[in-house]
Amino acid sequence: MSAAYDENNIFGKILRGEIPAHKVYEDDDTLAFMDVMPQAEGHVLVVPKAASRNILDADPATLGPLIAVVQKVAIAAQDAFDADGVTIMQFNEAPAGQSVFHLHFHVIPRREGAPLRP
Ligand code: D5M
Repeated sequence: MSAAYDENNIFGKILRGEIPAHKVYEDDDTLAFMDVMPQAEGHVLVVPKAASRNILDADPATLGPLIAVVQKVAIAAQDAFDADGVTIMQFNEAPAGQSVFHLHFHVIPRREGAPLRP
């Protein structure tokens, strides 16, 4: 079972406007902004505005609009960065690689022969 959502996380602060972010897309349900530790040029994070710790506790109603924006951002990022493909990643809980506990998808444009930065 997932731990409770803690609003005192960095993406919650971005959503409330308490800290800045380089926003690239926003609608009523979703925000997308540049990752400050990009694993490749054009690395974007897509988050729901709804309070979800990760996919394990997310309301299914949150996921439909969210994944539609992930697709929109992936297509736009591939085009904008002249990439050959897009990696989409999403982690749930610390043992699985999650470090910020507000649901997010990584959208990472990929170029032929260019490995992700660690
Ligand atoms: O990845 C969390 C991601 O969040 C990681 O790629 C760094 C990024 N990050 C951390 N702080 C910020 C701010 N302030 N703006 C933008 N991006 C940020 P995870 O999937 O939880 O391991």
